[in-house]
Amino acid sequence: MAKPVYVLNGPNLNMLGRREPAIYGRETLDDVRGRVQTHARSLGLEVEFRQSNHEGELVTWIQDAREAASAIVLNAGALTHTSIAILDALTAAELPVIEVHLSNIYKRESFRHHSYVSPAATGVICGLGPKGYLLALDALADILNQGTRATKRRTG
Ligand code: CA2
Repeated sequence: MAKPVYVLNGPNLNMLGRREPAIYGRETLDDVRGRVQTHARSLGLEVEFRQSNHEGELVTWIQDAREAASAIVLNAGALTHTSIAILDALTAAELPVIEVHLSNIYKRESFRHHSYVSPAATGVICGLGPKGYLLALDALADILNQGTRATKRRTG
């Protein structure tokens, strides 16, 4: 059985669709979860979709991912700009990681321009709203498929 892709969401993303629609749009996190699950199914991927307002809980989930997941999609919310703990956990996980942001963080305040997640990310997607999560899954489907093909070539 293939391991799921962990799709992890950080602080305040549970507020999606309820406040600041001009920046984050009108879809709720449950709407995004639904779109992610449907798209993952079409790609033959399993997903485990979670949100937490707590840095430590996200770190624990990233630690668990090392064994339990095939890859990580991460929107760490504001922790993107502050959390060395999340960077360390991602680095230790040694998995493909796609960093996603709904908004274009480079068009916003300068404190959002730096990401502690990016050095541990395989790729970064921002500014495309919830579609960013779907594109992250597309990228991971390719990356994981390449890995599977390489393993098959080695083992026959
Ligand atoms: O654009 C993104 O996805 C962010 O990761 C969202 C974070 C922000 O701190 C990052 O700089 C960029 C904030 C998530 C809060 O989401 C809300 C949604 C609706 C209402 C209030 C907050």
